[in-house]
Amino acid sequence: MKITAAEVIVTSPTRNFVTLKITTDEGLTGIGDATLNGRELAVAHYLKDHVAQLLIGKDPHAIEDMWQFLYRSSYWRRGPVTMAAIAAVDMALWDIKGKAAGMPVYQLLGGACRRGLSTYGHASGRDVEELFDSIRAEQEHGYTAIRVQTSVPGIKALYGVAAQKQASGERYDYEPAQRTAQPAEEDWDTRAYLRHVPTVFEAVRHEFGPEMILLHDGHHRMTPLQAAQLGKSLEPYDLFWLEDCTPAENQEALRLVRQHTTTPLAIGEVFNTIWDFKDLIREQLIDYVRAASTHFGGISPLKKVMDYAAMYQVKSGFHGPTDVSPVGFAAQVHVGMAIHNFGLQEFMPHSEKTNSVFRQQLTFEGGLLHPGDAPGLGVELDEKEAAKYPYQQAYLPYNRLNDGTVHDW
Ligand code: CS2
Ligand code: MG
Repeated sequence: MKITAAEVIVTSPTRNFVTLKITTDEGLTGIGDATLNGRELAVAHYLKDHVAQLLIGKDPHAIEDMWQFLYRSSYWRRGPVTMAAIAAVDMALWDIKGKAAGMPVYQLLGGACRRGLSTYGHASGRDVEELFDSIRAEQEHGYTAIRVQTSVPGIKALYGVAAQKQASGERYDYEPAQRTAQPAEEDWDTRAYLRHVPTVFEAVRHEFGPEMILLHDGHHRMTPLQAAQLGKSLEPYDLFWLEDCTPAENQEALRLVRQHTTTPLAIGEVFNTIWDFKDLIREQLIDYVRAASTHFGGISPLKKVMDYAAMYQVKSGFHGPTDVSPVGFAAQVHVGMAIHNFGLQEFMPHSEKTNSVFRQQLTFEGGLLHPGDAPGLGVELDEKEAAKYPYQQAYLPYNRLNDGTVHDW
């Protein structure tokens, strides 16, 4: 079998998504996700201008060799643009291999280790009442594990918290990149945040009891000592994990946080390679790997980092926001099925429009997510539907302190 075409499809049903479609001389096609929220066209051009022609004539079955070729031959390694482009090729080739074998990708990765993946949903509120409603709505949707984000008195606009109450039945697409020419500006005050968050978790535990699995995302906004303080003050509320408590590039920060708190730590949604996790896993400074298949070079390296993590009892907590396309999401669900050290999968359902462009086999029943048993990844791209939604410029928001200083994401 030989690759005969590689096309890049950009579509924006509610968000921008970049998809690579690889076609073979035997008529089999495969798709991969290359979406980088807010920087989508950089990856589309990397693929179109630098990678597509390298694929033509190559054997689609040689996935590992293709990955190593794209990674090593470019000289310029790592980085989100490069790794999202490599991820798309890797996923598309796994999709083709699955279709050629007549098997879902998780079977090729070793087969199912479980009936389906436990997931967590997102709840938020501008006050405790609104938060409780949001938690109840998530429970009604079948979630038993819930990430809790809340407004903080004194902070006007906060990432991850819906700015208005959702109409009943309507689900908030958390953290959309606004489709505007400039990023939205939000504000931030770490002291106010550190004072407020423990009071919210106390209220949630009081209302919902000890069993509910609770998580919280710090979005890289604390210093190591502040993160240690937060971890410590949240210990009585038994979090499943505290996510991205400090900026990811200062990895030594986690050593300090770890010395002071037993709150489990999850990190790595902005990491690109296994090397970003190497020391954190070996030194057992984290408990959950937050990588997403799309930003981590695809299925092949995600499986590798998890096999390495298994030696240290570190588990998966793959990043599953709606800015990972249904293709990238399916890719990591297949990995989650096949690894022994699965932890918990973030699951934010895509919008109806997105689902009309990407036809999926995914099911979420009885609290468990399953990628389906269609050969390959189990996602088909409807190109006619995709063409209805052209790219729109979009930016993630950012935040400034009271005095105007730009703060950590
Ligand atoms: C978030 C993401 O899901 C999460 O944990 O941190 O929503 C993140 O902000 C976006 O994926 C950024 O693109
Ligand atoms: Mg996060």
